Amino acid sequence: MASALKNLSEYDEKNMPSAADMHFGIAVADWNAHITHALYQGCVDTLLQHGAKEENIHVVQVPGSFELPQATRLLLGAHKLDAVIAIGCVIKGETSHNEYINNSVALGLTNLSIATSIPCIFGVLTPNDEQQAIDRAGGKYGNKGIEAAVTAIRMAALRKDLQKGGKAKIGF
Ligand code: RBF
Repeated sequence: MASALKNLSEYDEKNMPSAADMHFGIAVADWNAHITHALYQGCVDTLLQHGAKEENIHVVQVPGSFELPQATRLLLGAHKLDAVIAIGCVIKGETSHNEYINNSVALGLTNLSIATSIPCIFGVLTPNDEQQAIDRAGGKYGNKGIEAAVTAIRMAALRKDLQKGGKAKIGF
């Protein structure tokens, strides 16, 4: 199993871009709050650790993960942001609700990223059971909120870098 091989929250801190001048949005779903709030903590701690200023991090809470793409869209409309991180946890149950929610959130965030060119990071756990979620929200497989923050900083830096000389404007 891939996650048994390495703790993905361990990354090369020295090769990270600075987040000092970056602005972030974070949307957090309250379903499975004991998990999502732990992911949020890992995420925000990591942004701050890499230089982001507290006043440049805009946080909203939404009822469930299905609402994350809209909250991301609203954050992008309300603030000038370098990246948005959407945090949720959809635990598989007896019915297929998880597939509808997960696919919808993934597609929504992908569309927003492409339409705006601003990275919209998928920080949603999609576990089969609660233990798998606990393992990835500060447990034995690290905290995926940390990874979401690292991804946001790296993608925001990439965008800033390429836009300096970038000429392509694709329809938006
Ligand atoms: N939202 C989550 O973030 N995680 C879940 O595990 C979750 N399970 C749900 C299960 C069912 C059967 C339903 C109807 C909703 C669930 N939601 C969950 C809430 C969903 O993301 C959304 O908030 C509501 O469907 C309202 O749009």
